[in-house]
Amino acid sequence: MTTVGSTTTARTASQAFPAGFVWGAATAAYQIEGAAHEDGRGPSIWDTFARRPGAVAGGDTGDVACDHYHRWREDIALMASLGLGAYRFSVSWPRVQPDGSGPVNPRGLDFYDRLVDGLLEAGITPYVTLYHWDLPQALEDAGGWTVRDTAYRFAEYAGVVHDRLADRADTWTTINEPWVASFLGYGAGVHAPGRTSADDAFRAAHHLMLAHGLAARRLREAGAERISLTLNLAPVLCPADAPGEADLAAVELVDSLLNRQFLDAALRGSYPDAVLERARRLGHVRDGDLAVIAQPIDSLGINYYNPTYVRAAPGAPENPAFPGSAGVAFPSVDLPTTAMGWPIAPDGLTELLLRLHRDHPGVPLVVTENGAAFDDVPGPDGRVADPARIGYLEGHLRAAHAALAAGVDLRGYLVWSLLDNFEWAEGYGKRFGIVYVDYADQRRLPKDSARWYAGVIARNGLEA
Ligand code: LGS
Repeated sequence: MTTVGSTTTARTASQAFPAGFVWGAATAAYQIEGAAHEDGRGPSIWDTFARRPGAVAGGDTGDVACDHYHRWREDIALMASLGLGAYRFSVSWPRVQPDGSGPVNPRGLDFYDRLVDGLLEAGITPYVTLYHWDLPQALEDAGGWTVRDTAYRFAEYAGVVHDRLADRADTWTTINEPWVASFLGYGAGVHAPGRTSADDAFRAAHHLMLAHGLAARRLREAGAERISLTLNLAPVLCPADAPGEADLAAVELVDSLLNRQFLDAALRGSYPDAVLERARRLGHVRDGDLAVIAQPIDSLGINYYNPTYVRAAPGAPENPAFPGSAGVAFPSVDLPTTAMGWPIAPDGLTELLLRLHRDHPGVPLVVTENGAAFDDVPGPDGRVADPARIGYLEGHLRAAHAALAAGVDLRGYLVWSLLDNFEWAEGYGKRFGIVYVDYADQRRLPKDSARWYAGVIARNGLEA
């Protein structure tokens, strides 16, 4: 029998994370840097797309964003005050190579050099992401991710950045969320470059994965020991009480496109049938590509927000984010939601981590993004009370902990995001930060969730 006292002890102990667990926060270049026309930066597809009428809520652009390009010192001080062990940021390709190939812009590289030095001085480990969606416009004009050449250009650029920073930064992520970049950018057209062709979405997805493989190989040859890829992954669930065959087929299709297209390619060197069928018709996947894509990686980055729910619904129109999904519905479920309207389902994170551990044993995992938007409003005293975000983060950390307790090799957790920022097609209206940004004067106000997260980091775990 367990006594009350020992139960308390057990619960306290059970909320601790492993020694050395990495706690951090993440951002991306276009979402926070601003300074879009400074120091020789070239235009990216997001500069172009944001100017397309109706593409971004409120006509917002990343021209100024959080002005992090000028305020990076203050932002690092903020990270240090929270006790962050790691900071995941992305490098803007058009800052480093304004045309996406050819001459390197030294002032662009200098910025990341200063940033990395500043992080190290503050005792924060830099996690460098090489591509978070800001493709140089010149490359898009030459076909963008639908053409193979872009993958080779990316590997060159990756080598340039690595050569400059590798003496101080050792944790490298090639690509962030190839599914979003390809299927929302080239298929559904709701992200840059705003194209709407299913074939192009598949081409883009493959070339993004080829870019990952080529860059991983290039970095490995240069001595990199911590190479990663970040995928947006989600359990695909059917909310029906008794799913039928057609429901299960819907689950399999969406799981193939969203998860296995990228997981199987990177970790097994294969594509699921739904992708192979398309590849046979389009002919864009060449012999040997999958071997390049399946370079050994040292960890897998997981961005988790919520499960994807599907069911068979004869007559449902195709969802352009999931080509071939005619007859599949994406129902909403009866769960609380964030300001994005996304369901809050922390169990999905445990399920996802257990699946990855089971299907791809031996690959260390890092949650490279998890977080939520809520309609935060500063009080008269400048305090931003965001209990819903604390609830979201706490629920997901408990879910991560449950996976750890079941033996999953999870090495770290990075909250999305450090700062409120440019939330792509949603503009500045959706606030994901643990730090509030007042865009009128660029003041940073740590929300209650930031103080709460600092406590989690300090005790390496949750309160029982
Ligand atoms: O700000 C982005 C966050 C917010 O929510 C970040 O830049 C991305 O890396 C990441 O995609 N983020 C995010 N993702 C939630 C899932 C979006 C997928 C929509 C699926 C439609 C079917």
